[in-house]
Parts: sequence; C-alpha cells; structure tokens
Amino acid sequence: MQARKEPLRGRLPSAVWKVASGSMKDSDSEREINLEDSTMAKVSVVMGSDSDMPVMAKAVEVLEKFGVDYEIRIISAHREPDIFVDYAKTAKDRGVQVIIAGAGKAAHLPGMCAAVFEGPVIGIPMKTSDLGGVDSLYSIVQMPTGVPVATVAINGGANAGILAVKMLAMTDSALAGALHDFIVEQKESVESKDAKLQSEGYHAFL
Ligand code: AIR
Repeated sequence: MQARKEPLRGRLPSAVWKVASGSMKDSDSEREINLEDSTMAKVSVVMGSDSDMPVMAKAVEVLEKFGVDYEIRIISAHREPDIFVDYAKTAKDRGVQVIIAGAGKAAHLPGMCAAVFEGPVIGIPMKTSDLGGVDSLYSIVQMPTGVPVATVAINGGANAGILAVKMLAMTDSALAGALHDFIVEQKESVESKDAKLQSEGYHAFL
C-alpha cells in the first residue's frame, strides 16, 4: 500500500475497508474475504511501462486526495502475459473494485483487464511519439460488445482517477460527500476567475 497525504475525507486509509468486522464468503469463489484487512486495495492502478508513470501519477494523486486505498503496478500484457493473467485473475481477491489501466501504442492492457476482471475498467490511452496517442486511443476504446472499457482522453490520468472515485462513491456516502465538495470547489474556482476577468480585464491573466 502506498503512503498518502491527508485525504479529503479526513479518515485513516485503512478505515476504507473496515465496513464490517470479521469475514464473509465471496459468493462466486467461496473464498474467505477478511474485511479487517487494511492491505486490500479498492482501486488497482496498472500501467504497461514505467514510461507511463507521469500520466498514471495523475490518477494516483486523485485517489490519494480522496483517501481511496489503491495498489499500483507495472505489468506488460505483451512482455509478461503470465504475470498479467495472474494479476487480473486475482484482482477481485485483493479487494479491487475498479481497475485503472494505462498503456500506449498497441495498448491491449486495459482491454485484457476487462476480459479477465469482472468489475469496471477505466482505460487511459498514452500519448505516443509516432502516432500521437491515437494508436493507444483506438486500441483501448474500440472494444467488442460485452467487454467495455471506460476510456478517458489521451493522457487523461486525472479524469481516470475522478471517474474511479465517482464509481466508488455510488456505495460510499463519505466519499460521495467529498466528491460533492470537490465539484463545488471546482465550480467556485471558475466563478472567481470570471469575476477577476470582469473586474480587472484579460490583461490580469497574461
Ligand atoms: N506497452 C508495454 N507493453 C505493451 C504495451 N503496449 C506500452 C506501454 C508504453 C509503450 O508500450 O504502456 O506506453 C512503450 O513502452 P516502453 O517500455 O517501450 O517505454
């Protein structure tokens, strides 16, 4: 588990998983899930290469801001398919509810995550030097019916993080409250800039 700065929700990261005491059965696999296990990650952030890190870090920064537990991995679906399959097959057992997967070029990592992992997958297409990221975008967004990947913009790391928070907030009222505050702050930020524009003119922004 990664170290975090002060989360928006103002609670300990480990509390995210302390929704109940004891353990419960995973109905599909009949495996025991220990709900007290603070090492479980709600979001798995995975990228095809360390060269993707600057973009993926933007997603992680959002998760940290909202105090969402996460794991972060570098796994190439092409260069180490066996490790990839093990990662994706065991994600649910690690408590993962959403995967954020970023890759570039022939970016099959998000799509293959969606093929193996039954929860939602958010794909981040990396900008590339040869084709500008359109290669990554098309590789990720053009999924066959039945296996969706929620694809954000090229290099859209922050939006991937926000989308993951929105998904988790559907069943987490504390997170929903923090998300609401974020949306209000964002609106107020634009409003104050427009007020400054009206009072001081456009030169104030140059
Ligand atoms: N990649 C890695 N394995 C399979 C793919 N498609 C992607 C990475 C990265 C790009 O290839 O996600 O965006 C270039 O990787 P590298 O390691 O050569 O910098």
